[in-house]
Amino acid sequence: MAKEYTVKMVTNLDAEQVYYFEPAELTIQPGDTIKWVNVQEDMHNAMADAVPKGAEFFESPMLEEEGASWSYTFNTAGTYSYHCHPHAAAGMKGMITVGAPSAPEEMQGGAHNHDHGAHGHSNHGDNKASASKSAMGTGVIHSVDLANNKINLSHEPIPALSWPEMTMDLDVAEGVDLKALAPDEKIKFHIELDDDKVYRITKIMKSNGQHDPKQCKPGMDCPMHEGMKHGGDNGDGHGGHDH
Ligand SMILES: [Cu+2]
Repeated sequence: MAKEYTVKMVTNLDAEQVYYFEPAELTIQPGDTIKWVNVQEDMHNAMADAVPKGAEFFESPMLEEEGASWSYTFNTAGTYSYHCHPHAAAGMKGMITVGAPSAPEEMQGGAHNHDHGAHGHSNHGDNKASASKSAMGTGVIHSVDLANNKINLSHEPIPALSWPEMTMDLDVAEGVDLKALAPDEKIKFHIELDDDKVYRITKIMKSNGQHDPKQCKPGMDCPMHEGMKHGGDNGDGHGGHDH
């Protein structure tokens, strides 16, 4: 008899780990279903990073409202690791074991479709929680929410954060001028993990046209050049910084 299990997607501002799945690890049987439930008004999803060979990489839509849920039935036995896209670097990860765990060689993914993210790092104790806390990205704006300092955009993969390509809302730091931005605009942006473990865009550059020399005098804070340094510590942050 197939069962349904619930995994809560939690934002708890009082906890040491603010964003987490509860339970983070679960063992079920083939044919059982996991229902992820967003337990408060916040933005979470669940997407696989490694799955047994032959299984599909599940990916929920972004759940933004309290009580929103998404269910997935696991038919292939083995180990599934997954994370929440907006909170991957904040450590929001989970693991589902279906039947019996998979041996590493029976798995697919890990670094996988997230571009060249975690694979090369697994040998030296790195993981996504300690991945870069800032990165450059490029994307296309869909809407600008001036009142709440958010933009909705489709961004290209951000290897330094192990983020795949995705359409999502992103918070924008105070002081970043959003008034000049319009839907369908292509931008480059600089994103940082804030102390409250929320990613915020800290700089936005329009990416149509060339590098504006007025914005880049020697000794000045040049967002484009600054971007070139990101990821230098792990050597994989350069994808897409075609300057
Ligand atoms: Cu989350």
